[in-house]
Formats: sequence, structure tokens, C-alpha cells
Amino acid sequence: MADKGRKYHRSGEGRKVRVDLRRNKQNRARQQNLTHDLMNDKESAEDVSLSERVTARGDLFRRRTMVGVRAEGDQLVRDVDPSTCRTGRVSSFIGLHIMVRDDETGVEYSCSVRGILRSLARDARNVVVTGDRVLFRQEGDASQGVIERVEPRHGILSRGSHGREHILVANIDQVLIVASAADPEFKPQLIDRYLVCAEVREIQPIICISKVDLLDTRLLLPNIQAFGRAGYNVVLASTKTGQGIEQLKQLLKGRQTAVSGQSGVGKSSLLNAIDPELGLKTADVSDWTHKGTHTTRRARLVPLSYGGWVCDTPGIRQFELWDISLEEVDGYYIEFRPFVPYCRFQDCTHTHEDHCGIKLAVENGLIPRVRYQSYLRLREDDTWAWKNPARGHAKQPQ
Ligand SMILES: Nc1nc2c(ncn2[C@@H]2O[C@H](COP(=O)(O)OP(=O)(O)O)[C@@H](O)[C@H]2O)c(=O)[nH]1
Ligand SMILES: [Mg+2]
Ligand SMILES: [Zn+2]
Repeated sequence: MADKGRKYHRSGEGRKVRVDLRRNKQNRARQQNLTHDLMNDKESAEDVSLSERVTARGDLFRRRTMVGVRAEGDQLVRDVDPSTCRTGRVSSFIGLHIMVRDDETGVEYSCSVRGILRSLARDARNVVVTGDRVLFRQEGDASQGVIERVEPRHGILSRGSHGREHILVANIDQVLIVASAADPEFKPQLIDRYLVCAEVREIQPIICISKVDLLDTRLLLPNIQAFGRAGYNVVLASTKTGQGIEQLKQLLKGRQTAVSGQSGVGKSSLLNAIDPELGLKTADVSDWTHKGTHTTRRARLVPLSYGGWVCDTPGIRQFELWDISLEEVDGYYIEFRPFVPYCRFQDCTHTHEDHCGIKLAVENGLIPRVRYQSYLRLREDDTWAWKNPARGHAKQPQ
């Protein structure tokens, strides 16, 4: 997402970057912190100008040139000598403490954030998020530290809040979409929604149909085939019979996986089956959320004993389509893509139009009917917060 509120450019060596700093309400306090941090770090920051301007959004910014900062993609990264730092991953937030797991030792440190990182962040709420790869220094007690640098992120899951992005977890490689064959009943359209979300975020999805011991899976064949034909990996699993568990284990090993799916489909049971050391509570509505109001919306990453991480948090499960519009949704049914150019109208919705490439492909069996029907239902579903303010915020899918 382009951030109108800040602009910067790469300089020759990539060390000096002109930054528009967002003014927060406690500007004075923050300015002092900034100075304090810079002095502590023995880095100089020259204030080229402190000119203030009002942006289109009405925010005030200060402009300054910072030394020791480079732009990577749309993120600002601070130059820190890696040899003096430890590397780790933010596993969770507990109150105001950021828990960082040391890559080498697996020890968890309770960390604070070097103040200057707040000035570099695109958004004050996303300075450090769960899943971030960080450089940190041990400081204070043996288990305490300070985060010195946040590495550029990929694979972000976020939600919209008052039109702004709130990152739930970063650096996710894949999403495991869990849907039960029965109890609760099989809902392929819900899988399709999660698939659209994953495609929008460019995160690879894996579909897991759980509790296959409860139903003759031949009944699900049209759907399973449709997902397979679209190129998705489908795993049929049961924690009762052990089916699919080894396959899932191989798929999750060494990777960072977010787990999506309705409550009760057996996510925690599956994760326990693939790694008994997790010891997750099952059939528990509150799941992995910590007690206390501060942490309930935070994601938590749990390391797998054989490498890799999983994230199973209610906020993640209902990740929303807050940043795409209804007109874009056909592009995220990936097997539709080759046929869209055959529609006569460029803005074809593939519903009522004549000469529609998608409808023709469905009639000729080139696009599975179940996926086309799910596309129609998704379009009609107003519980999703399409990028249209009039439609309001998303409700949770049932
Ligand atoms: N029959 C059957 N029940 C299962 C299976 N996996 C989990 N369950 C049951 O489904 C319920 C919900 O499981 P849980 O793992 O807590 O689901 P979650 O809410 O998605 O984490 C529990 O009562 C489990 O015993 C399975 O493979 N087969
Ligand atoms: Mg659970
Ligand atoms: Zn069409």
C-alpha cells in the first residue's frame, strides 16, 4: 500500500535518506527521545530543515535527513553492525514486552525498542510486529534486550482498522487453511474466501480437509478436484486415524505457517498431532490468546520442535478482504485468469454479461462449476468489507 504520508529516496551509498517524520501528539517528548537515542547511538542526524507542512490528510510532518538509514522497498532499515547484535524473531507480545526468540539458542528475551525505530516506522502501530526478524542486543538482565533493527518484511497478514493497516503478523510463508469434512459441516465457500485472502497477500495456501474419519470423502470429490485443478495443495487429514499427518508435517517443517479456519475444525488437534511437544489446548474457544485485554488481538508464533513456526490466532483466522474491491475479486480465483481476456467487456463481472469468457469456460468444463458458484456467492456476500466505504466494516464469516 502506498503511503502518501512519507517520501524518501535512495542516495548513492544508500546511507542518507530524506524522511518525513509523522508528528505524533506528544511531539515534544518524542523529539527529546529521538535526540536521546541519537546521542546514545553516537550517530549524528542533521536537521536540514524543520519545516512543517500539512499533507492532504492533514497530518503534520517534520522533514529531516537521517544518517545510517537505508530504504528497502517501502521500509526504512537502520544500519546496525550485525556482529554486535543477536538475531531473533518476535514470537509474541506480553503487555508492553516484546518477546524475541534468539535464533541460535532458542532463549526468549523480553525486549524494548530503540526509540529511533519508532521514527522510522511507516505507522506508529506497526513499529515491531509478531513475526518480525530483528537484530537485538542483550541489555539489563540476562533475559532482557533492546531491538536495534527490524528487517524488511514479507508475507504480511493484516486487518483494516479505520481505513488503516494493522499488521497482525509478518514473514509468513504459507497459510494452512483448515476446513472440516464434517462437524462443523464442510463449507467450501469458506475455503474459497481464505484462498482469495491468501492470493491477495501473495502467501501460498495449503488446504487441509480435517476430520475425514467422519465422512466418506468421495462426497467431497468435486470440490477437492476443483482445488487441485486450480493448483492448490489439498491434504486430507484426521487426527483419529493419523491420515495426512506426516504429509502436513513435511509441509510445515522449516516454514512459517499461519493457520486459518473456523473454530472447532480441529486446528489445535492437528498441530498437536504434527508436533506433540506443542501441547496445545483443544476444544477451547479462547485458544491461544493470552489472558488480559492488551494481548487478545495479538498474534503469537509458536516454534515447531523440528524447525519452523506456526501461528494460530483468532484474529488471523478471520483475515479480511479489507483492501481489495469487489471488481478485483475475479483475479484472485486463479484458474479464472486465462479466460478473462475472452470477455467482451473489460469490466465484465461474469454474472449477467453476454460473451463472457468465464461463463463459457464453465459451460465447457474448463472452470469447475463449484468454483464459479462460489465466486458468485462471494460477490453477493456483504459481510465482507470490500474496498468501498459504503459497505462498512467486515463481519466475521459464519
Ligand atoms: N472425529 C474427529 N474429531 C476431531 C479431529 N480432530 C479434532 N477433532 C475434535 O474436534 C474438536 C475441536 O478440535 P480443536 O483442535 O480444538 O479445534 P480448533 O478450534 O480448530 O482448534 C475437538 O473435540 C476434537 O477432539 C479428527 O480428526 N476427527
Ligand atoms: Mg484451537
Ligand atoms: Zn466475463
